[in-house]
Amino acid sequence: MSRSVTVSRDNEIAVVTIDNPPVNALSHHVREPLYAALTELAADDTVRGIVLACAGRTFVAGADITEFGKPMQKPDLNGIVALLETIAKPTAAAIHGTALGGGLELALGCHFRIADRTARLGLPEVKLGLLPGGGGTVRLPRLVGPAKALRMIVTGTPVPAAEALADGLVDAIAEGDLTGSAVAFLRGKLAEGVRPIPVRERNDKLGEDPAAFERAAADLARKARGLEAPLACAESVRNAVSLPFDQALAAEHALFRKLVAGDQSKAQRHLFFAEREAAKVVGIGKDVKAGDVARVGIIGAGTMGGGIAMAFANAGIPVTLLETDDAALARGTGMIGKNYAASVARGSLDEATAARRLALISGTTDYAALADADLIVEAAFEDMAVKRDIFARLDQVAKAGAVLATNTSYLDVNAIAAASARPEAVLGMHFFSPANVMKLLEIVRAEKTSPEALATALSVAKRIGKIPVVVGVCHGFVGNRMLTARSSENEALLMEGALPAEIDRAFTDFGWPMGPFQMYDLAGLDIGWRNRKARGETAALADALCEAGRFGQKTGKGWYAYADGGRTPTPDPDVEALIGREAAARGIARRTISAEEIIERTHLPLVNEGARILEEGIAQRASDIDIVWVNGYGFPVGKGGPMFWAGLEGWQKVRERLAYWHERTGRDAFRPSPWLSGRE
Ligand code: T1G
Repeated sequence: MSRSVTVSRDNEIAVVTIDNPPVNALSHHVREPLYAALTELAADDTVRGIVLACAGRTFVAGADITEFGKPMQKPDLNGIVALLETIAKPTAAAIHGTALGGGLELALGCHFRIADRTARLGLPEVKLGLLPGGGGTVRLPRLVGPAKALRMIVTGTPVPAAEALADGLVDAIAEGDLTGSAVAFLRGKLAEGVRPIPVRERNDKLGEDPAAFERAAADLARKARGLEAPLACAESVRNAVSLPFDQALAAEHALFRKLVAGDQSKAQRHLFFAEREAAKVVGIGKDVKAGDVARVGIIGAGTMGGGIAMAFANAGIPVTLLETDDAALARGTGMIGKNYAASVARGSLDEATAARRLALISGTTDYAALADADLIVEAAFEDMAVKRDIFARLDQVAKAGAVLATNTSYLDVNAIAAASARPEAVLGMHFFSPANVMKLLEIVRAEKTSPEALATALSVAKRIGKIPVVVGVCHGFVGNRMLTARSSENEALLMEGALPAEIDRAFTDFGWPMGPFQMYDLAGLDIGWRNRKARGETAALADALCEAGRFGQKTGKGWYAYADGGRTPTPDPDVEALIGREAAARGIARRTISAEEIIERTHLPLVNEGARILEEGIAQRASDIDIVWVNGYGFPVGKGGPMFWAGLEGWQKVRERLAYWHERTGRDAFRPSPWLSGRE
């Protein structure tokens, strides 16, 4: 027997245990001995039942994603599941932790599934640009019905054990020892003397509610936004209903082979590992101990401060929220209360949880109340003098060892740290609005930030469900600096002939949730206008709209018109006329601009700025930049982030097209970064 698979006996019941830390992925060195063990046990007449269990913290969490893209070594998962279904003796999977993907498919090859109360079961392959390729799309509908199976497979969201029991996915919840419960369960089945039915033969739920299935399938088709996997999932579940089992299974394998070889899945698998890689920071080894964060102080109860307070309270961490006066504090806490009430009204949060979270946030106007905070996040007005004053005051207040973070979205964190007597404790924690929702958290490592402070920020970021990316100090860090580059051609494209709706359409066809002009109208044009004025910059068209009071949705007009104060953008002839006038005044003959040119002139500067950021060491790795853009700005996951997408396009092509546009426009945004020259 191998180290990864062992067999023990509880009298007539054999227990097969998989042990492949950290998540019992079904790597080849697990599959091979597992297949051998099951073959042997199937033929052993002294064995009357088989339990499949896992050591460590979880049942099998899936196929080994690192094996994709390489020749699949036999036995493969499907071979193991097929073997399981030939075993007449009752078999049961004993599930704890998360049975995901190939792990759940392995469990579906068993007659029964016994779960620990805290277990979760799911098929998240769609998040990797795949569909369940181990029979999940054909077996799961047989246990939970097609509509529920479709929802589980297309969302990739696991269900808790209790729900799985109610749905028929799990046969029993273990009370006490999980493996013992599974052994007892099989003994009970043996005593009944009934032939156990393999999942493949259970068809009673397949005809369930076809209308609900079609509604769900139509709904996801609308939301797929160019992603192939969700549509393939629906097709495969539909096959499970309409085709004989083996034909549906063969169709699933064909769809899987197509997806796993496609760019979208390569992009999404890249993001899976990139997200985990981002949390590994040069200089922060496992020896660097993160400080415990039992209480957080937040300075500023505005939109960001309030959202950040909620992010910590949602993770069960008590928050002291400080404002300059009672009125501002009341506004801030009032907004937080409204946000929780809205979640309860929407049904996404129950009353008790909302009340519990709200109770974790206490307001104050007295700095002394921050004295027991292990982490203090400053979310005050975006002004250097204001921030430096706050950090100077914190010297008198913050306890020794407290981490002092600023939420600035682009100011120099070194300059802010210089106002503190403990610069080693200072770093940036750049949340993205709404801070209680957006996953991305840029952690800005200043020159003097200590490894311990950084480790503490990384650790608490994960605790509050954020995806942390460590970045260096520069104007706008990684995300906002690159956003400026991506927007740098907007006015030129408009002057030369493109319309806002055409640019936005090119973006949504590329896979973005919305285009830049819709985004500006949503966020408010006045923000950019104020920033440009502060920096002495102009943007003829955007400034003209602001001077006309067209700030976007909030004023009913911006780049688009919004009828009756609604949110639906309608192209506005007045904007088209403004663009025409400004272009004529500059002697620009407008022309039709293709979507391809729009994407090149917006996305190549984005990639080029990412290359400069890597060249300057502001980001640790190209994949970190992808994680920033996918989680902070909605870059299409099917493209893997700006740097992965550039690789898909071809670095040679990227260099050539940047040089072309640099030659044609002379603008610096296209001057190819030397970092690109080493790319193949
Ligand atoms: N394959 C390979 N490595 C994996 C892995 C996997 N399936 N899952 C996790 N890891 C690594 C991960 O990279 C990290 O490595 C370490 O394990 C801990 O992970 C045929 C085709 C289970 C919820 O999509 O969702 O089955 O950084 O940091 O936060 O139909 O891991 O330490 O070097 O995430 O406690 C389907 C993916 C695969 C589940 C645990 N399964 N994993 O979260 O730990 S495709 C999945 C997760 C498939 C079949 C299809 C999470 C977790 P390192 P971690 P965690």
